Amino acid sequence: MRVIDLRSDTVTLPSPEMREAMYRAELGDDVYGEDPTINRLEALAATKLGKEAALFVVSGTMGNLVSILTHCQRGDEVIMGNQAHTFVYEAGGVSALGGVHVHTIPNQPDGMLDLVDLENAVRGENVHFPTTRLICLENTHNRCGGAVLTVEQMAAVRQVADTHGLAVHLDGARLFNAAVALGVDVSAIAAQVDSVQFCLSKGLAAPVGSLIAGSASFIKEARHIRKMVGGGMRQAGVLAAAGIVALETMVERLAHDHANARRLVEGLADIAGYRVNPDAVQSNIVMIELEGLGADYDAVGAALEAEGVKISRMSARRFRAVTHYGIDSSDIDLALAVFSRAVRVA
Ligand code: TLP
Repeated sequence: MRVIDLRSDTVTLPSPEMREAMYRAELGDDVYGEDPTINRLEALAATKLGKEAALFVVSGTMGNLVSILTHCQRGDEVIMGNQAHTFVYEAGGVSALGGVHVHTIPNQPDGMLDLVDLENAVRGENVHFPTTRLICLENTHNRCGGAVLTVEQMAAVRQVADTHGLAVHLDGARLFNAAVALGVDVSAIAAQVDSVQFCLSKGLAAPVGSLIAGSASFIKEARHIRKMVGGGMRQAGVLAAAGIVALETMVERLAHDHANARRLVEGLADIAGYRVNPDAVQSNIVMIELEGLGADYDAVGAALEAEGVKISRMSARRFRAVTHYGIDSSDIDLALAVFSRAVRVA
């Protein structure tokens, strides 16, 4: 049975070219700064994002943690959306490990923060309050269905930050999806923030790793914090080699993932029993709900799985499907046939 795994773009496997590059990678001890392949990847990432420097880290979670701990001291406050990956899915690391206080405000359906909410969330000077230090954005926005923030939206947040002397960090796990969806260069998005984390191991299909990019002084301090949290790696050029191939060969194909997500959502819109919003699909994520009083998420999930279609459950009443390098348009057509049967069986 062909398994069509739409749980996440994290399930992607490295391309043959990545495996070849991993095999051939020139290596050294990166804690001494001597891994030439990591140095090359970091320089490439910094150049692409238009930042002074970049740092290779194990995961998106570590990228966000290290960035936030670099911006904030214990007791400082970070403002982010209540649907932010960092708030929901990163095990509370910034609070547990960094003593950073998280102040959430509602995410709008398009992934944006309301600017009035944001202004109101910034603390004034008062002995009772923590010190607001940082605003975090996410682009594309995972729990908001892969919604893409425009450069203008990000610039509006930047302006609030500048008014109050705050830094801005971007969780750009899917930064390249955002750039492809907007038809802009990634550097135009990165220019709106002080630091950005992006993942190599999602739509870009590398096996491991993320990069943080920012100013040279920020990255110098981030390197120290990365060591503190145990993220100093040695001959990790074997991983960085795949990352270089990812940046060089995997960015343009993200448009296919977006087209496949569109094909999926338009197909689902025609199947009675599913509730989807085709207008909301801007990148590679499709949120799916069931219609009707007796909607049984467990039964539909099980019926899909029994026929090899894997999706993830985002909440009691919501599924998520993500398109990626391992999925082509014929898989979407097969999956739609299974979706159609699953809702009838359940
Ligand atoms: N997201 C994963 C799960 O953790 C939910 C997924 O399947 O989508 N920021 C964003 C916006 C993310 O979506 C993710 C991963 C991360 C950060 C964390 O990256 P990793 O998994 O590399 O720590």
